Amino acid sequence: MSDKNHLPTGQQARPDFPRFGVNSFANFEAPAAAPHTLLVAGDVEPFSISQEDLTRLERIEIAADFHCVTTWSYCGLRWSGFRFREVFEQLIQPKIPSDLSIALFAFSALDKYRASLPPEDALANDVLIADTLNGEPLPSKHGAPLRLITPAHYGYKNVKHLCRIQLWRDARSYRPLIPKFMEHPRARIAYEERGRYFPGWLLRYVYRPLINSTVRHFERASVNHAT
Ligand SMILES: Nc1nc2c(c(=O)[nH]1)N[C@H]1C(S)=C(S)[C@@H](COP(=O)(O)O)O[C@H]1N2
Ligand SMILES: [Mo]
Repeated sequence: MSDKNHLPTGQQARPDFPRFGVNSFANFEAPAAAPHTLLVAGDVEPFSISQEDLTRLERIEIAADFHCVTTWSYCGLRWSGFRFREVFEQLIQPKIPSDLSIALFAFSALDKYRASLPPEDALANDVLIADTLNGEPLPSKHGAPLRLITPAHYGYKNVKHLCRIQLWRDARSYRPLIPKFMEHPRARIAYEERGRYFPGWLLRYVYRPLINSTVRHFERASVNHAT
């Protein structure tokens, strides 16, 4: 927290919350009746978590600002759903070997997007598997049916259309989707971990010019869906 707007270092507020991401995923639209189901896999026997399993957990709501690595922020969102830590402790741990030491969680989406987090980040108190945004069912635009919300991490860790969670003993089992320099293993906003190899402040200037064209690219893709 540093600059005059009380935004994290290098971030600038936008008046809207655009649909955004990696351009090649812009054309995806979540099927209207996509099941709220998660497949658990990786170094364990695969099994699924149903919507019924999830709804037995305590529902919580968090207020959070959203910070994209390209430097735009949108403030004051409310997400509700289930703590990932509860999902892990109540729905995953009972089904996996007790001596499995997990180095990395990989989160994958219906559009084939993916991102990873180490356990110390994924199991933090404010990490949610969300199914509502501002009191409404999550729209396709922002990640229906289920979305990972990690408020302390840049937008690219907040996987929309979440459908699979892989548990890996060895972090090297995970293959980054985006070029390696763009995917920091942790991507903590407070430390400006925008990417690997290059300092965060430098990447601000690389990414910022891409915002407008990306927003337009995603808008055009959405218009094509509506027609
Ligand atoms: N499934 C999926 N999740 C994704 C992305 C994506 O392209 N596909 N893009 C990521 C990036 S880079 C950002 S900034 C946010 C954008 O979220 P929004 O579209 O709700 O604004 O989603 C993240 N999660
Ligand atoms: Mo992003």
